[in-house]
This record gives sequence, C-alpha cells and structure tokens, in this order.
Amino acid sequence: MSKAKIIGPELPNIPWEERPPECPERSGVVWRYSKNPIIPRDLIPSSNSIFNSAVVPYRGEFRGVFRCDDRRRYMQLHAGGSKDGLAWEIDNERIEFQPAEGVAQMEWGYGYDPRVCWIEDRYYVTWCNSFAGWPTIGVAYTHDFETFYQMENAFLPFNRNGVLFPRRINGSFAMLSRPSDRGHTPFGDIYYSESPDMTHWGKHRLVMRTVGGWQSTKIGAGPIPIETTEGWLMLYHGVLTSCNGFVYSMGAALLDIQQPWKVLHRTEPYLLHPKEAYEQVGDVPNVVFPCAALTDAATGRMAIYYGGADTVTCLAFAKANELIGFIKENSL
Ligand code: BMA
Repeated sequence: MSKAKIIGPELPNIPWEERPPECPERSGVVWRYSKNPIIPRDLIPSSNSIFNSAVVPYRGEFRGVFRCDDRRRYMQLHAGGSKDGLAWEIDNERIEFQPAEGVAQMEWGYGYDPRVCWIEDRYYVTWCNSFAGWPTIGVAYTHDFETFYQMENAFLPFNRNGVLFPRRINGSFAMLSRPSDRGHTPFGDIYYSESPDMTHWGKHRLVMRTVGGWQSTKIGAGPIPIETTEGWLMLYHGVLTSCNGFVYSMGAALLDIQQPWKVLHRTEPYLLHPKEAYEQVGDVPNVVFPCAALTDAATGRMAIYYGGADTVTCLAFAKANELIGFIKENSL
C-alpha cells in the first residue's frame, strides 16, 4: 500500500461514500456514487443537459461553474452552489462575464467544459471559449461566484481542456491544454505552458501523447492537478475511436512536482469507463468526462465530478494512497 499523501487543505465535509463490498479494491480503485447522477439534465428550466462541470470548496460550502447546454442546444456556463456538494442550486441564467481591468468586452459565443481553480487570492475559471467562432481557452476570475471578470483568452484557436495548476510553478502560473482543430478533433496530446501574469503564455512543453487502447485517439487533462507527496496527480480523459464513434474514459498520471511536463507514471488500464446506463446513454453515448475533484488531505479522500454521456453530472470516489499505488503498479 502506498503511503502517498495529498498536500492541501483538510476538507472533512466533501461528499463521501465507502467503496461498495462488490467492488474489489484492485479493480475498484475508483467507485461510483450509489445515487448517480447527482444533477439531472433538467435541474433548471433553461437546460437541455448539465454535465462536464467544475466545483470547488467555498467558505464551508461548495460553489461551481456548470456546463448547461440550453434548449436551443447552445453551450453555456452557469454558476451554482451547494451546502454538501451533492444537492446543487444552479442559476437559470448563464454567467454574464464583465471585462477584467484593461480588457475589452468580448462577445459571447459559447462556453463549455469549465474548470475552476483557487490560486492565491481568487478563483480562476478556464473553459473552451468561442474566439471569433473557434474554440480556445477562455480565462476569467471571481471572488464570490456572482461577478466574473473575463481576462484575455490564453491561446489562439484551436485549443481545448485548459487546466490550471493550483499554485505557481517555479514562480509562474501554469496550465495544461490540448491543441485541437475546429471539429470533433481526431487527435490530441497534453501540453504545458507557463505565464507570469495569467495573460501571456509561453515556455510550452509536451507532457504526454496518446498511446494504445482507451487513450489512443486523444487525451485531455481533467480536474485541477492534485499535489501529492508522489507528484502532481493528474486525472485525464482518454478517447478511443470505436466503429460506433468516440468512447471517453478516465485515467491518471503522476507528474514531476518541479517540472510537471515530466511524466513519472501513467495508467495503462482505464480507471473509469462508460458502463452504467447514465454513461452509455444520453445526448452523446459512452462518455465519462471528469472536470473537478474535491480532496481532503487528512484522509486522502477524493470526490471526482464527471459528466455522463454529455447529459448529466455524476460523482465517483477514490482514496489518494490507493489510487497512487494503482497508478505506479499499472503504469505504462
Ligand atoms: C468533447 C467536448 C466534451 C464532450 C466530448 C464528448 O469534444 O465537447 O464536452 O464531453 O467531446 O462529446
């Protein structure tokens, strides 16, 4: 058993459920919440679907930014809150971003797959943002989940899955991303970039490429990387192209703490794969897509939020030491 520990705050109130007895430890290093999905597609009147969403701890409670595709099937971002991380109240109206100081008002096109990251003094939001109609990484910040200030886009099109690190690395902000194309990109590797000011991004490095099986078509970072005694724990999605279309699964890697573009270990088998009805059937079948994880450093508990079949929001659990032991023992 690995003695790996999470480095971070103690959060005893995150959602938690013990591993069910029918789920053996070796194959069940990640297990689903028994009451999935936690957010139905029509929780708010305006939504067609609520999935691929990001949550964070907030003043003893939880807040989040949710991907709510509306009933016109336009992709929108909505703010929400919860006392227990399970029952959520989500605003019926989408977030109206205000321009951050010195930034011109940007026209809203679409937004999807948000991530939320506390760094130093505020919550940063990154998402796949329409930049003159094409996808790239949008960046904003908020202090209260009521007013959101939009900054410059991090990159030129085409890019997706922008995921910030929760602290500066060697003095700079750091972000993972996945350069892409204008469609349902049939390729994609994970890259690392740094910025002194959250506006100018450079010093790009390749982190990892696709490999065989469930992660053979494209890969993209999921939740904010989790700092541990064994490296940055990065949960990510991997895509396989079947004769019936893309299949999205979840795996994990450990990245070097000082130089996160160096991969220390990476799972060969997937950790979570579309298996339940709410993952296999929906607007896009066969998708598990993680975008957030709440962690408790004292117990190593992890609550992983993921989208099911591009339709609903689900929860899965893991213990950091078991997960890290599994990654090391089942590494490529
Ligand atoms: C990706 C994104 C995700 C989605 C996935 C599967 O390109 O659009 O939001 O979950 O496709 O449709």
